[in-house]
Amino acid sequence: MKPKVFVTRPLPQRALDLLAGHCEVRVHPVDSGLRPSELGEACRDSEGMLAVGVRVDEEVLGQARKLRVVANCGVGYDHIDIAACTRRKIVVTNTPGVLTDTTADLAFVLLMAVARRVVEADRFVREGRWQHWEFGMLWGADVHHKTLGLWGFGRIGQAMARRGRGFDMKILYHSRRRADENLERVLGARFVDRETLLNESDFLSLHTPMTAETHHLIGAKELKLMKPSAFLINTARGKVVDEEALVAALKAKTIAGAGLDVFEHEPNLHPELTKLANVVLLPHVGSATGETRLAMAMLAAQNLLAVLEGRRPPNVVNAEVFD
Ligand code: 8YV
Repeated sequence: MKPKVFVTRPLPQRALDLLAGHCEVRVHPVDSGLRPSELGEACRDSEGMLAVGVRVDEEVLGQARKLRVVANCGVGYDHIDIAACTRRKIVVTNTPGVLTDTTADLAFVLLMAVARRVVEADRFVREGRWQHWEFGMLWGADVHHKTLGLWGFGRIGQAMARRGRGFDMKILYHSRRRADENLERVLGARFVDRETLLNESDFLSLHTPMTAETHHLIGAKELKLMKPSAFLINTARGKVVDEEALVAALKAKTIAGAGLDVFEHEPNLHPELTKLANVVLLPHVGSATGETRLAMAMLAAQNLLAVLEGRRPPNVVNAEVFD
């Protein structure tokens, strides 16, 4: 008998076909998040869950007693209770690698868009406010030859460094562990302490995972250390930034602007954010390209199948379950 698998949102057909070759697949037909109680109920008989944009907590796991694998379609897994899965010997997997460049592309899009006021300028044209050309119209800030600061220097942080290099930017980074010298040389990136990163960056881009240590990593104190001409870019996780403090800094113009793809309480935004001109706001679309979403879905399906077939999956989050 084929193992039962639950997929929490519609996915590209190729990924569903791959699963269907080996499993009995049920797909939640709507592209919206299931509540924990609904998800637990839906997975009651499932051995595998392909999780896309759902919270997997004790409530879910308490009902889904047959689960052997939670294959997350995404690299970040802060919405999955890893310890609770490990206790139950449930393997958790994620999809690193396949979304690195796409997410770094979007971080750079945000950086460029907020620096050159692209969204404001587009709105200006669409709303028929462009009556005549003015020398002083919509001045932005240069990107080339400025200092790009990266907080977090994993795959996506490094991909961002490569993009910065292409714009002749000076690259600084801070992370828990310093990268090896060879990598620093290849990327032209210099390791600095937190204060230097905050003080010297013209663009500070966040690339840390969401953990207890990175919660509100950027708060009032950190924002005060930034230049008044600096921009904050966040494509990591909303809770890495204290949104209240960010709004206060943006309103007081103690920093110049922000490009945000992620928010503290998605999809709800701080009410002041949408009123500000010096921000570009996106609905968590860092990895949202056709190519990358297909690659993520395929990798999540491969991870899931590996576990159900008794193989070690390519991307395990909680390797302890194999001990
Ligand atoms: C996904 C992400 O869109 O990979 C991540 O961590 O934030 C995004 O790429 C999200 O996980 C939904 O699956």
